[in-house]
Amino acid sequence: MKISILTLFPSMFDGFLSESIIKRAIEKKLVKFEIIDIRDFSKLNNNQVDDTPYGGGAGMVMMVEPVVDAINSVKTETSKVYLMTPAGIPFKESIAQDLSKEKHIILVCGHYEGIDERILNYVDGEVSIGDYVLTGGELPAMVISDAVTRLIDGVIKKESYEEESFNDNLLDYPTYTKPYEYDGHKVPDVLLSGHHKNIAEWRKSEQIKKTQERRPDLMK
Ligand code: 6GU
Repeated sequence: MKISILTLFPSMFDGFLSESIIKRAIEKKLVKFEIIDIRDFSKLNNNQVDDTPYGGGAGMVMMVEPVVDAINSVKTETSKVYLMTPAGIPFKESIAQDLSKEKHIILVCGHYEGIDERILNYVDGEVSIGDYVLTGGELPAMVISDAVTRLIDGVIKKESYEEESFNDNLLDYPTYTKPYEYDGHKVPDVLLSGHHKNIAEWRKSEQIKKTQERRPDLMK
């Protein structure tokens, strides 16, 4: 799968692409990232890509033409184009699963006061990562790329996410590692019992308890 990210701030993605699981997925050619600088598509003096809003108001608005030109420079028949905006549909795991089956997704990052509304004629959807306002779509594009990449076959062990979907609508069970006792806090004894059925039952009941306490909204 290929993920193209269109942004005015390409270097924000350097760290994201060069560490840990994402780095390994790229090295193993399970995913290909392409970071496109929208500014390269400006046709104006000093590579201008934004202007003041019609009707007045605060801030600058990204112009539609360089963004559409940037989209068209990477788009093929199979591409799906998504705009990062707080006005989009709320991103969740089921959307990550759908996107992980695509051949090519293009994530468009707005900045400043957003992009000229006419951009909506050139995208397949709009996505938000939550009810708060960020300075731009770059972090959302990383969040979505991360959530999608880990679901691509071979990126992480299948058990890691099979268990998640098997347990869907429940938070994870608590996990522990060595030492057995830290600052007086011990690991629950059932985990040392070697009794697999008891461990599985304990984990499930911890999941239900935690979800009921913290996120009853997640439970069906
Ligand atoms: Cl996708 N963009 C911005 N600017 N802010 C957000 C967001 C997106 N999702 C939540 N807040």
